[in-house]
Amino acid sequence: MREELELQDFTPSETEHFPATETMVIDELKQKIADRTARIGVIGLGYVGLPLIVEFSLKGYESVGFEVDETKTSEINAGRSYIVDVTSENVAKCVADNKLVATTDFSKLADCDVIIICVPTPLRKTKDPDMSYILTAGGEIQNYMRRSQLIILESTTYPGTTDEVLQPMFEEKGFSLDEDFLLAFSPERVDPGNPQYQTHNIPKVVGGCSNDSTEVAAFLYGQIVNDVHQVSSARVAEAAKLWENTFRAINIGMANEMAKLCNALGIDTWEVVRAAATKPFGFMPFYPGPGIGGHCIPLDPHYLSWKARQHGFDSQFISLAEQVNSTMPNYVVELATTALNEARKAVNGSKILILGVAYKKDIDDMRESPALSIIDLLRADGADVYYHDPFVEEVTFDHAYTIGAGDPLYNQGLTDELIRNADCVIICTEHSPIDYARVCDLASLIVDTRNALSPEIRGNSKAKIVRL
Ligand code: SAJ
Repeated sequence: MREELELQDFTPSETEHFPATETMVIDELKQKIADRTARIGVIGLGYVGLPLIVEFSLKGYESVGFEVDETKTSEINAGRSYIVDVTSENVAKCVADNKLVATTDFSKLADCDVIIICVPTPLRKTKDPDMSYILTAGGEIQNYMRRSQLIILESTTYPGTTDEVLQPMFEEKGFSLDEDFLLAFSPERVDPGNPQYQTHNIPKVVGGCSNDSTEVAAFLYGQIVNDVHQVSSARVAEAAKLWENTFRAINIGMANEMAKLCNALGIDTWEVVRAAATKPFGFMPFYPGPGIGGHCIPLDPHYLSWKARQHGFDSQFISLAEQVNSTMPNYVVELATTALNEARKAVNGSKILILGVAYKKDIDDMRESPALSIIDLLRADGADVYYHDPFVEEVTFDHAYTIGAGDPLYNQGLTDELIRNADCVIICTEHSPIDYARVCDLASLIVDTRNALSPEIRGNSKAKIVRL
């Protein structure tokens, strides 16, 4: 731990540009964090930024949310949440207590003692990192930063982003690390829709571009999170996050490959993985599915492989997982096509009902959802595709899904007629509110990609059932 420095500890030349009243950044910031007078700024109020800023506000910190999207700022200032894991009741309470305000005016960054960047890190069409959101946020901070600010990046990105990209942006404005600002990386670990793990009880990894940065950032998160894990640098923290999510992508890919293998062997994939999962150590179950969706797992491994390639290292695991996972929609369409063919029906002209389109159960998020690819592929084969999803009212198709017509689809009520009229029902997302026994009573053919149908329901089903 750094001893408490006094001004007299410095030689005159080191203090000539600081008036006697200036204190070191670390002492001033820690004091403000400790007595909750530090003003917290969060750039990006999505599924990461909104839960985070509400957590700080509930702890009594005056917090300012920065957004480019005015609909988000007006929703928040009206006391309404648009994120499944954040209640409007909490947003309204923070706003009413004057602990939370959202704005599109980035000049207010100057009033913040802490600035946390929670912006998207998507991929370009070339599967290379799209750093535009981080650069824009960094540029806004450059415009308004002042002495004694702690700046933290939470967006998932390649190792080196914080110290190679952001730190020079702030230094070129004449600020120096530790003297004028602190800079750290702390990965977000939000698991949307997970009732057990929310911001306060998910361990937080923190790594700074300097020891002071690590120390103060860890001290900050310690105010809202039960368990803070400090690491020696921002790069280590960046790499840890990518390892976490690449681990998932590769193991999901393994589960998907096992599904194809088990199908070829004529054995039940889900029974196999359930049996393997009885091993109390050295195994972690992952499950096959129609592909991987979400803002992280399909994208994050490419940040790692992109950076690795810059250092002459080609990660085969990442590309193999990508090959397997990204072709699962094709595999699901193959299963449906074969099953329709056995019923002497062509996909062309068939009515196909997609049950559940969100990228995972009981949430409304469509980002990278494999259902989008499945619908697109079926439409390309001439099928008349429609969907029911209790969480998603409308599905639009961007440039990535243009094999089919690409027209938007709207949620259909799950009536008896809708199910009966379908030549094939494909369960893409196993949302809890759906009555699967009823679906099995009314449908003629079901492709279950999520093991949504229990053995009992399957046993009583009138429909033919095909499973992953
Ligand atoms: N999936 C499978 N089989 C599995 C697990 C997941 O097919 O065994 C699919 C899901 O259906 C989904 C995709 O993979 O389409 C991603 O699933 P996910 O559970 O990883 O969901 P995310 O992306 O919302 O959340 C993940 C976090 N999830 C968990 O740890 C359970 C975590 O990896 C990160 O905190 C988060 O992404 C993030 O933001 O990085």
